[in-house]
Amino acid sequence: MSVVTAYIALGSNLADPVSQVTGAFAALAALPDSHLVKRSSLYRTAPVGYADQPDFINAVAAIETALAPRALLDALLALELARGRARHFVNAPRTLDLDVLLYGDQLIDLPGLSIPHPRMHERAFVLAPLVEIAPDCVIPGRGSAAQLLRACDRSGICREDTLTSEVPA
Ligand code: PH2
Ligand code: MG
Ligand code: MG
Repeated sequence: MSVVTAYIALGSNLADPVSQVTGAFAALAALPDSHLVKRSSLYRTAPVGYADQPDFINAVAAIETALAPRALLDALLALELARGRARHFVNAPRTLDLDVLLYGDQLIDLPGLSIPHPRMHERAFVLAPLVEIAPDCVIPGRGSAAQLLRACDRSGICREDTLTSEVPA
């Protein structure tokens, strides 16, 4: 069984976002054939895309997993559904969004699953927590995550150090 390091983006802006994201770290730690190796701080971020909604809590997790990309995606979608995720319109507010950012250094293009995540390289709310836990990360086809972050507008991004101390061990 081959094991890869995958990076997952976590986001929430409904129904107590801090608990949603801290709970999601625990759920990722419990995924089958996987373990959680790193988790970023929590970041409070201004909404991107559709502005008329509450601020988000965003974070990134690194897992080592033997799940195939599609099985990993299905497991994440099941976790979103269990948290009451509804899809009313694109970029709508959500209880929990779990996106596969990277799956090893693989480029994957399947229906409903593009890895690297197609917009990650231009989103400070993804790159800031990613660079925190993986400073040397290279996004296949895009380049250094740290360099891409420097090119982003980071004005709406605030690291919530005090909140991360509430993350259960
Ligand atoms: N997710 C989106 C669209 N816009 N903005 C922020 N700040 N955080 C998100 O997680 C987010 C977003 C689509 O998934
Ligand atoms: Mg998303
Ligand atoms: Mg998503």
